[in-house]
Amino acid sequence: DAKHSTLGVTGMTCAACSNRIEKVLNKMDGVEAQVNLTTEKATVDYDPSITSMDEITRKIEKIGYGVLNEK
Ligand code: 9UX
Repeated sequence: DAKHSTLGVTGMTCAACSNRIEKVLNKMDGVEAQVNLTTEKATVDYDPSITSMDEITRKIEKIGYGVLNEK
């Protein structure tokens, strides 16, 4: 079943940052994400049997941003 999660994302300073994260996340299998620069949050719908929240978090960190309040 799909799960929904909201993450805090740190380190974004312009709209290209949020667009970049959104694009990278949406390329992951089973993941649909919106990233909001102003609120510094990402809303993520994902299928945990395909891609885990851990992988999503690591992907964001790998491209240079931070993740907070994962739930
Ligand atoms: Mo904007 Mo984000 O120039 O890494 S793309 S700061």
